[in-house]
Amino acid sequence: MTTAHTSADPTAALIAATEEHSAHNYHPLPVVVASAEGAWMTDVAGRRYLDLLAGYSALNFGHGNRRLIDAAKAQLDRVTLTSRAFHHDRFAEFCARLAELCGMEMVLPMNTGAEAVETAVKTARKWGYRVKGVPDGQARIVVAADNFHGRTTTVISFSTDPEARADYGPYTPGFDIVPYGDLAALEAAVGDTTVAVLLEPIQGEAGVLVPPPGYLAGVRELTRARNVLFVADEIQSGLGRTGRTFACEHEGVVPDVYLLGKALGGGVVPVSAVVSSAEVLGVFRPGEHGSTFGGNPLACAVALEVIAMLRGGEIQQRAAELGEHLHHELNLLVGGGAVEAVRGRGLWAGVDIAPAHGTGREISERLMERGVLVKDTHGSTIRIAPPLVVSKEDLDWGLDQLRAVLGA
Ligand code: IF1
Repeated sequence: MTTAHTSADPTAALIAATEEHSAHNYHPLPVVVASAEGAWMTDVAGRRYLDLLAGYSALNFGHGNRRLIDAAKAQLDRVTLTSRAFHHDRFAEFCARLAELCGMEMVLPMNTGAEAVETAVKTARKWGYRVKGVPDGQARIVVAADNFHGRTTTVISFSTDPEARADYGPYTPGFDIVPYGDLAALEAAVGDTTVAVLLEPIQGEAGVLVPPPGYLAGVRELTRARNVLFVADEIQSGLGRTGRTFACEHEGVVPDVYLLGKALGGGVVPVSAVVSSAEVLGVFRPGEHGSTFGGNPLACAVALEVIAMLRGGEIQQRAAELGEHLHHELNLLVGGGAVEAVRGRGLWAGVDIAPAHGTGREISERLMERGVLVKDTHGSTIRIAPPLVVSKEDLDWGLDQLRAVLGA
């Protein structure tokens, strides 16, 4: 970082205080955000930045979205938390509307994505014992290498990323890991005690990896034939990001279980959910699972507004159209020396930078100096995922900055 901060600029002091008092489990770019609107963030010194990360897709509807903020404010003045010990008057509508959006029957609300994944693991195991008839304690779940499903102890037990996993053992057993995109390997891994296949329809952390055509459809066919639940982690890929409500739709696939999070809370509150059939989610009895905050009135009010916006389909259409433009522009850079590959779908791209042009982190820092915020992954990749409400002009301006940084 070469930006000179003046003495009136609190950036350096705030970063130093963060270093001193916060655990060092992140290495943020040296920008301190003070406010944001739409696709733009403003830092403590008044500098503006185009947000091309969108809170890891939690901010699909943009910062300070009027409808979401209004829904939250109205609910703040009524009731924010009841716990599930009592009913509240937004809960039934939330469950019904979310199930309807998903073409499913039942909803189990949680808060963070990792909790939804944990809940799916418990759901699949219980379904395996109660419905499928797997002998007690023997249920297995097949997952993909290079997955990212969250940070809890069980979830990192089936991660293949040493950074996410090292020093956290002993690990939860019961998972079989196969290469992503390899149907034959998946088929070989599914046995009599397999209760679920858990996958991201597009792998985010792996670098926005789109599986080969026919893969998700093949997973659907295989899991149906073998009486195994297909659990799609759409926590990052879902709710408009790829140009459809769900990334699975690109292959005409409907899984048995959707996992949702991030954008479901509109970037306002954490809201996640497991959405499935009555057969699958019907396995739970009172006391067998829960959460203090899951399905709280504030969460339901915001999520209901998110669902209402998705019902119209305009935001998906926008992501599809702008995404086509984004990928067209990015693909023009491939082969020019600076960009080795571009992957993704809709307003979501992984861009592999040629090592000679700098690491992903260095590119991210140079973009920051030009007023664009992105996040690197795996050394040489940068991820682009703007709020779906970004204007074409702003997106084009962001692409200009990327071309400038890459000397393209
Ligand atoms: C971090 C990535 C994004 C997810 C999928 C579940 C979760 C996530 C498909 C858990 C979370 C995050 C969390 C964030 C980094 C991040 C991420 F780089 F790791 F891949 F978004 F790009 N399933 N994704 O992507 O959701 O519990 O966090 O609510 O720093 O951990 P959570």
